Amino acid sequence: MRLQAFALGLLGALALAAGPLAADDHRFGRHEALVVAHRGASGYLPEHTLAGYELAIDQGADFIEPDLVMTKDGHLVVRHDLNIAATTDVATHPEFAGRKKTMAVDGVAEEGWFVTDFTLAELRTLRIVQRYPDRSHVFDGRYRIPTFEEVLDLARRRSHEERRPIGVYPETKHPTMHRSLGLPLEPALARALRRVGWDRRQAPVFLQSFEPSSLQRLRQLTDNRLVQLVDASDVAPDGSIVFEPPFDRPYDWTVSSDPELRARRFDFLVSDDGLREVRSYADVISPWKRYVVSSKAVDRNGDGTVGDENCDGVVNDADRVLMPPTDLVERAHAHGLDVHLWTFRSEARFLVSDYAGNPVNEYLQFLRLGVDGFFSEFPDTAVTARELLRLEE
Ligand SMILES: [Ca+2]
Repeated sequence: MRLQAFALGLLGALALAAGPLAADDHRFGRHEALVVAHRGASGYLPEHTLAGYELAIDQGADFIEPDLVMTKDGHLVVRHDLNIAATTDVATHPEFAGRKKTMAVDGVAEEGWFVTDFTLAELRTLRIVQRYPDRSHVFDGRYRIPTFEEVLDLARRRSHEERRPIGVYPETKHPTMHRSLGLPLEPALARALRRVGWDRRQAPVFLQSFEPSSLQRLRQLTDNRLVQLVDASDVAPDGSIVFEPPFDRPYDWTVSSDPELRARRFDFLVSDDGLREVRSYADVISPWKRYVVSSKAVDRNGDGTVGDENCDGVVNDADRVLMPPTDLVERAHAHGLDVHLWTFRSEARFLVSDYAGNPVNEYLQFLRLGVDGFFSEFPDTAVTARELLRLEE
């Protein structure tokens, strides 16, 4: 990778003569790993709000990360889920009581209110609330659902003000399902980027999806850098990755007419054959971090059982221990793919015991393994860890 980085550096120097960025510089001139603000600075402010994106930029994030869904009148808006029950005050709006329903999302029945049943004007009357009970609810009810156009305008304005590229890292959410509802995401996304001249490869943009067919569509529509996400359902007590539906494979494979695709799981994408295939349409592979460093459950407290090892009454990552890293980062780099990992959160319940409750230790481990970017909900901590790595080199 160092030789490759050197070669890319030379290419970059040559490209600088012709334009501001090297065609293959996925770090946009940065030496260090990119900090992608996952749903904004969502550890501090409710996810997917303009205020949360602004705070992430204030904290030094390189990219803000909007998840894209579509209204019934064809506008791209920013929400993690089609179901807005958990992140808005829709339940308190009597005028929308009749919209509550049960809908299958990627084959799984959910009850709630769904973005695709609302016009943009209707959605704009809602206010956003915090999803997690243990994060601040002080800001509930203050912010509206942003449109993707607003996010693009924010990134462009702040890039100008900060005199550094502030990029966008949008994800197509449930692209096959949107298509089946007559609301295809990819053409609207390409159109929105084209409107601001950000459909070019040199623009500070990564487009991400779990569904390979969505990325392959985008490859035809834009020159932007593309990111293949790799999910799983869980990690087993022995540290192996678990693939339970619906998180066993991308939904477009689940409903594919091709039996070979229907038989694959997400882990195909991190095999050498899979990485080669991903490289044919994408620039970055973005797996769940457990594909690079997993964790296992052990009897740390010696009480003869495996479970709540720190005796705080709950069983979570803090009770587990790290396993040795896999070779995925090296193999992805050998295939010409950058590696962006998710998701990094600072709360103790998300930190494996080896990190001693300090999220900086987790970032430093992955930085030393050579990852090229992080999805962080606490961009200030990610930026600090990146600075500490620079000091230790
Ligand atoms: Ca515990």
